[in-house]
Amino acid sequence: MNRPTAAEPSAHLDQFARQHLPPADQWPDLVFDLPELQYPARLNCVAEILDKAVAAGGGARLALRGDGINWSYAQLQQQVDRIVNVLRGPMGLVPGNRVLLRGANHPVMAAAVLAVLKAGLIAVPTMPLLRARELGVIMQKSQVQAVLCAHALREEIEAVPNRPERTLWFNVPADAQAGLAPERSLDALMAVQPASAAACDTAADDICLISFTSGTTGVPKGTIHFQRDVLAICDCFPRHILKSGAADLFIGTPPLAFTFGLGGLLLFPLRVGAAAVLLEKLTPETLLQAIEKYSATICFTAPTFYRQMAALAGKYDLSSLKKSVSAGEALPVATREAWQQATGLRMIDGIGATEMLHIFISAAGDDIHPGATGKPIPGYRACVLDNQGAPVGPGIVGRLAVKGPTGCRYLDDPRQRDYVLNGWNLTGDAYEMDADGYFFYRSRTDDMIISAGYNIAGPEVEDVLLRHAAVAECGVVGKPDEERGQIVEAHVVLKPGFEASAEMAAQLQDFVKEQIAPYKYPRSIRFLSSLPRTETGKLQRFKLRST
Ligand code: 3UK
Repeated sequence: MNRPTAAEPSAHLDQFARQHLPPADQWPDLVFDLPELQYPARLNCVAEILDKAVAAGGGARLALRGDGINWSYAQLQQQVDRIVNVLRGPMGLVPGNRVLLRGANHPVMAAAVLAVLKAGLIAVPTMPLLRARELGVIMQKSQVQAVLCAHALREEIEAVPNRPERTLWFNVPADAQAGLAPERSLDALMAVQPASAAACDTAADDICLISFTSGTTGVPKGTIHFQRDVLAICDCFPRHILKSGAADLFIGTPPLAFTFGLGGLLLFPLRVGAAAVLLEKLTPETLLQAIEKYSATICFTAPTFYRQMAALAGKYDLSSLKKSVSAGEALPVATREAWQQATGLRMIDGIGATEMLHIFISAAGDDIHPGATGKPIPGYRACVLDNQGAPVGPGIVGRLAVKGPTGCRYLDDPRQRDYVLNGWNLTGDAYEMDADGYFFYRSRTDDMIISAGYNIAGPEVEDVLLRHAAVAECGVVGKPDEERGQIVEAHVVLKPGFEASAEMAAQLQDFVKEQIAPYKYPRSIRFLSSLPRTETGKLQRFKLRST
């Protein structure tokens, strides 16, 4: 199996990230058992997905769209190359240096990420909602030497003490340009740079990305990914499950700073000569509008978005949409059904993780089995392990374990030992397999509710509640209880027109008891006006537990 070797010379003059990889015996196994995963020893992922497309005559094809922007592959390449020249020239960066990126989804943000990879630097993308304190921790951990930040998001960067001197703003609005020194503006520096640049001759295992987990607790973990990993994710899920092609137009919500969005809204489209629409601050309603306006064919977002979009879909012409991908958290069957009813589309559910870079279990078309996430996708394998680390058979809930061409390598973090066991990546999810090899999500391993000796998975109860006509959204957690250890507590957001009341609570409790084993019913029900969620659409269960 592939462990770190020094066989192929690194292009990195700055070896910081490589020196902070986990020790070789804590790496997961890396498996490359498909013909398309046999990468050469040297490659630059942006040369592969962008430069080759232009060289092959595809320069005039549409690559990225945004508000008022339509870039062909050739135009995107020119933008990328101007930024590469800024990074190498006035910024004075050398391969292996870390560049923090901050911006909402926008073609210039996408070009900046691609430029960092093309120049052999290491991208450290950050979510738009992060605050100075969190940005400071990320800068410190990854020893960032430079920052490229959207002008609109500059405040939180400016509030970080000891931030790198080399900080440039992009998308500077006309009225702010006068007050900004030209050497601080990426836009101004790009304008005077040549529009072509050679890709850095990187080794396939040169580090190109440190993606921080959207972890809910503790210090964020930096997950390290290589140049070849970027290609590997393009050659697994999109190629074998999504089956996207050059005629597709991708759209969706996940930030480019979240690997779900980086893959789905930038890397996957470019790998096949397709295009993507990058828009900021989408809501369920404006995403539907945009699908209609741009005639998008493939949508990427989280289950909660699909649930809200299903209710509004009738107002829009969504006939262009051919495929929809849901990830980030479990897809309730009720949401799958509502979406299918509204659009006729069978949702492609897929579980991915920042540590694995992208999706590793999924299913599409006739392989879809409602309630199951799917099967390990080509390139990956998976099993369910018990607490001792031994594989369990069908029908038993245990710890999900996966391996494939990508895997967990935390930047200088003792938690590496918790994620990798005997070469398997442990995602922290409780899963069950059936006799046909389908994988069923139950809960996060540390979210399993234990009540009077019974194991109860919150998402199963949520799935039932979501079928009730009055329920818009819900989150089910364990609440400490003297007698039972924990009791099942449901936090419910009602649809407009329904009143929170003791009768409503009793009605919901009875509804659950009728559909699943009565011991799983929520003994406590609380009504809220909204649920706490992360920027990536994940329910923040710890917040529900602490209220
Ligand atoms: C949960 C799911 C059930 C699961 C991600 C696609 O979500 C992504 O990465 P994160 O590091 O979180 C990973 C955890 O999220 N999860 C994600 N998808 C599903 N649970 N069904 C699903 N379909 O707990 C997992 O361990 O934020 C998703 C692509 C790239 C990503 N980084």
